[in-house]
Amino acid sequence: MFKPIIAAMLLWASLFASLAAGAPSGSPASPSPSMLPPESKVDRDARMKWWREAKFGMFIHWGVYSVPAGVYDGKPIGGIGEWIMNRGKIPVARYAQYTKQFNPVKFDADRWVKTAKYAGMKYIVITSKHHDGFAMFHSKTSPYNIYDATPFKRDPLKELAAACKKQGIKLGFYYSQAQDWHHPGGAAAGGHWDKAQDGSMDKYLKDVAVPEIKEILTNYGPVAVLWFDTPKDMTKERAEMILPLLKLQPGIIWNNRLGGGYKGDTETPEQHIPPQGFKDRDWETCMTMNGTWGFKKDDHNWKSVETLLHNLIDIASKGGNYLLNVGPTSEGLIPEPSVERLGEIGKWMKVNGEAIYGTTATPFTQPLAWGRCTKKVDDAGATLYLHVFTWPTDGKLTVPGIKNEAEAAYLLADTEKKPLATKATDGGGLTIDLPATAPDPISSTIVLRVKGELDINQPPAPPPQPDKKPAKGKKKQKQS
Ligand code: FHN
Repeated sequence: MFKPIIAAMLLWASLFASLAAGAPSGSPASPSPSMLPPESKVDRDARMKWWREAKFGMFIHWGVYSVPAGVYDGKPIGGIGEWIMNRGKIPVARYAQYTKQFNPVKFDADRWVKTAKYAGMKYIVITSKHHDGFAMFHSKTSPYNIYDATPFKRDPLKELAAACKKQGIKLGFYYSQAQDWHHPGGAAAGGHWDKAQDGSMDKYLKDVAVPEIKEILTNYGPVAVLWFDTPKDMTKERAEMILPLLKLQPGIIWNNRLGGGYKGDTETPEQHIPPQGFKDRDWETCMTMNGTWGFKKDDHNWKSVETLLHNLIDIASKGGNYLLNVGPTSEGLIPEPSVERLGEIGKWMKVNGEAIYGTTATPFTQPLAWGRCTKKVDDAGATLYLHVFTWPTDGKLTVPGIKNEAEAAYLLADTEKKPLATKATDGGGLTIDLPATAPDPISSTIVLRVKGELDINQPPAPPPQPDKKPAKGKKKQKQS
């Protein structure tokens, strides 16, 4: 008599646990040594080194959803483009019809990589399979893939892997391990809407997710990142069906969305920047440039270059990485507004990249009135990069509380490094004399080199806050 109640409670508990696993805080154990080889801190730091220095990457959401591009049966479907199948409750067979129209002949892997590189991005993470269950690679596991099910007959991930290798940029794969709205047994947020989706999740994991992940980790050369997502219904046992596959790529970095309580290497705040970053955890904010990850033809809600650059700097100043999304079209093109913005970011990065790559978080515990700070510390002292968003009208930049002796100060945009005068102020801190106009209207960088270990007179840092998604509709990012 009590059995159904207990079963329901257990189901609820496991559902709650799996959903919570998507949240960065509170997830318990790291992988057990029996699943992955044990790793010392030194080895871990070596594995994470390139990623920590990279700071800026390109997220690519590309799939069959770029064909309907937000419109089903002549009606616009609300929400993010790659969710159209779920939001529109499109039957499995009907959605699969879009594959026949998916022929992205304008796809040029070299051009995509060039666009990312020009913007100053150091790595790419692309959807190898999103929640719609469609593999964007030539899978031998399921015929529901871009090679076998479309007129395209090419493997874009192979081409992208070759282009990344040629141009010296790291490549990672996103893989939706739990949600799969095509293959029977795959999870679906809100539940299945088509009988064709019903089945055993364990069987789906065994017959689809595990072999496909094995394929992407075997057939595409070095895979820098594996990006799991929405661990719906992922119990510890289910996560452990996937975990050993990571051994196929010993240097791989994986995120915190596998589920089953596994924390992975990185926290992944989405569409927001946690006010104080994360303590003792690597993290990466992923963000769209407009309002969708996958292409939607009617979404013109683009963020301005200023917003995007300020986000990048803000994230770096808090110790994180920025994974900025593009959603290519069904023709295989990165939308022009994205390319334009990436070009502008690239111009800024050419001048100011030194103040982003390889930096660590600000040493200041309080917000800086004029902008943000990143730093590089060495045995002899520290280099502070002062990112000035608001150029002081009185020509004096105040650096609060810093007690170290200033060795040099100059504009990063000034190739001659003409010294800027500095003056210690009473009670700690210093001022830097600036030219009347800012070299860059969005953010200008002052390099401040100081001697010795950083010594700043300031209140202690506030205790770290749990990462919280801002409430819907609150604090919208400025669009262009
Ligand atoms: O449901 C997905 C969404 O489509 C997109 O892929 C983002 C990117 O982080 N992740 C999920 C929502 O958290």
